[in-house]
Amino acid sequence: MRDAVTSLIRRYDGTGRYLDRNAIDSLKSYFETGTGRIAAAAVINGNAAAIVKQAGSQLFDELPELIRPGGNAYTTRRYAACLRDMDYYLRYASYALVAGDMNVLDERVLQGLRETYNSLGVPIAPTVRGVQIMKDIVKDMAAEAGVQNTGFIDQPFDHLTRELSEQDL
Ligand SMILES: CCC1=C(C)/C(=C/C2=NC(=C\c3[nH]c(/C=C4\NC(=O)[C@H](C)[C@H]4CC)c(C)c3CCC(=O)O)/C(CCC(=O)O)=C2C)NC1=O
Repeated sequence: MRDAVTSLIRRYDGTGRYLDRNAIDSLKSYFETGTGRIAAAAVINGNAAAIVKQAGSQLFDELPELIRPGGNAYTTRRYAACLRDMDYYLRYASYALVAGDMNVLDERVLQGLRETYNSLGVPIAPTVRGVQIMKDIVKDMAAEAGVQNTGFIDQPFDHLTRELSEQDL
């Protein structure tokens, strides 16, 4: 698992370079967004259950066929599995926000996930929609909590979206 600083050092050490202008700029931007990252993680931590619940009901409002007979989230067991997955995405997104690096998502969440989803018939597009709904909720809550520039919050949610959506070769 890596964060913005260890990733950068690993890259520079790999080629035996001192931290140059680019490195300093990216470190600066990581530390400048530090307070916001922590505030966003606090917002997620304090509202996780509500965020998942709200995102779930919005998702099922938009795509009611998911919870009808034949839908992948139909039956209480699968409905619960779906919300649990959303909770995983949210929790790991909060880690990635603090780390300023997406490596934790690659290692702990995304590895093998598409294969699992494909084999269970879990539809990717609605999952991605659920992730994006959570992103919007978190950004609104962070803004309300006084986070100035919430753009950095996109990163983990968009990373999950991008990696999940990637077509099989
Ligand atoms: C921390 C990393 C991690 C992730 C990400 C994870 C995902 C994950 N989701 C699963 C199932 C599932 N995931 C869903 C999710 C959905 N179905 C829908 O229609 C919706 C679009 C969507 C919710 C948004 C459902 C319904 C199942 C159960 C499918 C089944 O058993 O038939 C399974 C299969 C095993 C199980 O049921 O627990 C895994 C491994 N597990 C992990 O350990």
